[in-house]
Amino acid sequence: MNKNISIIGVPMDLGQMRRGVDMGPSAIRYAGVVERLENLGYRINDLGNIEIAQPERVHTSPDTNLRNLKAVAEGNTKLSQKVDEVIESGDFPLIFGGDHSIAIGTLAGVSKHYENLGVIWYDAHGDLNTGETSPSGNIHGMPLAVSLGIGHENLTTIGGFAPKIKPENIVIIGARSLDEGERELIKEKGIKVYTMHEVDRLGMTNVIEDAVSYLKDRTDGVHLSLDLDGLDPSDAPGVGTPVIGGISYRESHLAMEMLEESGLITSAEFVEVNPILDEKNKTASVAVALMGSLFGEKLL
Ligand code: B3U
Ligand code: MN
Ligand code: MN
Repeated sequence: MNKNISIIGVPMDLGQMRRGVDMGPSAIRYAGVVERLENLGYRINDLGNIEIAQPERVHTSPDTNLRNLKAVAEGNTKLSQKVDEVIESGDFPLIFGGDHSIAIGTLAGVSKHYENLGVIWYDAHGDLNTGETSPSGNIHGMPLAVSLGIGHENLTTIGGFAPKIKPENIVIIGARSLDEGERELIKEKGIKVYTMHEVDRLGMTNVIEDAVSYLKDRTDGVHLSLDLDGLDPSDAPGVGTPVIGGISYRESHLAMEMLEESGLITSAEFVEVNPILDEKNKTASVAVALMGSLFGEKLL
């Protein structure tokens, strides 16, 4: 793994309706991420937070059902530029959310640097909605579709090109709440999905082994986009849209350790940590513990 990490915080809460997820980056820093990774021998360059508009100052546009579209697009444009700069500098980009709409900017910045970027989407949800299929109008339910070039053009064109990723380079892990339009898109595009059914049936060891061998030959870099709601709410309660029956803390550690061993991961983001909904910063602490495993922490 690249020994130089640049951290970018994105206090974004405009992609959904619950307050507090904008404090995710602070909660993750407070949980000791810098020290944890420095102890593993990394040089950490914390670039601070991207500036995001305040919800009180954002006005909804009458000509779209995508909530806060303009401000979400602006924040993601800034993020994409920052991520691009980090990769140019040779550092590993590590991004803290904020809601999952920030993956639009992250992937716009990362994918510029790869012919065939792979994406591991660790999430209870598919995040494959469009303005037409979304039950909520919340952009945090759309970033994977946007990155495939499907959705509102103010989002798909961020970074000046589309699509950012190819459907065959995506692996979704942990899905258990998919909307009808998302199911159709998964089938139409042939996206590889390990729902909780596969996690239960195969076990996490086989899921990650499969995912790694699937991505290894077809990609030249792999981005991990980890939504904390992929975990079971008993282990990660501080998220805006918890879904019972999720991936356990232990399975998640195993997944991170196996991804570290694979040597495939070239960028990562941890999103949807909401300290207002949390229990004593538990979810941010889980995120930091998982980062420990992703970056090579060993039990013995
Ligand atoms: N699929 C639903 C709910 C949702 C998506 N992502 C999260 N929740 N975190 C939607 O609104 O698109
Ligand atoms: Mn998500
Ligand atoms: Mn989710």
